[in-house]
Amino acid sequence: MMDDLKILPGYFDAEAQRQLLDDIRTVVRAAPLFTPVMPRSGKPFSVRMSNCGGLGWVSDKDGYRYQPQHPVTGRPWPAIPHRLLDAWAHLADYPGPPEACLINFYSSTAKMGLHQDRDEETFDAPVLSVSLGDTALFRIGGTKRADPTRSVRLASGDVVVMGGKARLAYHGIDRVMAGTSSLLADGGRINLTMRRVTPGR
Ligand code: MD3
Ligand code: FE
Repeated sequence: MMDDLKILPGYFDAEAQRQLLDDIRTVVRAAPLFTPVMPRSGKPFSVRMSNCGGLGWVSDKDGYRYQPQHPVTGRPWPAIPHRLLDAWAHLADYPGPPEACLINFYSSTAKMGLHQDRDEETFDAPVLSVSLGDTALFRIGGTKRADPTRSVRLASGDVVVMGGKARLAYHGIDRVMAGTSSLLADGGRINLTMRRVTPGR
């Protein structure tokens, strides 16, 4: 199971992190962060989100789904920055490019409950995650909710590749450790996850 979870500490060095942050600021100017709500209950997430790529992940009262337009502006999502596409090409071991890149922004109090990523039509590609800003306490378990979990700190510049059995592992963010990075002047954490939604190249 965990042999399919690859953690690459410091994959992006300090300069690459600043460039990536610049790329994401440009994306978020065109596709502003929005606050998703839980299906049915309408309870807001503590994490704010945006996307880049042909498809973006959204959640609203009707459910979770991927869609080609921003839910608030109605515009198509911006393209995925080349630095992220390069990391996918080097690390994903998949014949095609990512179709979606979800941008999660965590304030110092935001968290994400234990969940599986299973809104995609295919699980044959890995999910590739990039962390920027304050360190997070990441929890990962097995493919059943009740499976034992372990905690891993994810710091700015770290990349995680979830392939094979780890692709359907339960995971979440327990907390963000304020003051652990100076990348974001106002603190907080950004996580980028590149995904394949449909099979093929
Ligand atoms: C393990 N994001 O967006 S990234 C998510 O840090 C999400 O924002 C977290 O969970 C974050 O869905 C965790 C690391 C991650 C992403 C996807 C996974 C771990 C994963 C998919 C399967 C298993
Ligand atoms: Fe997830």
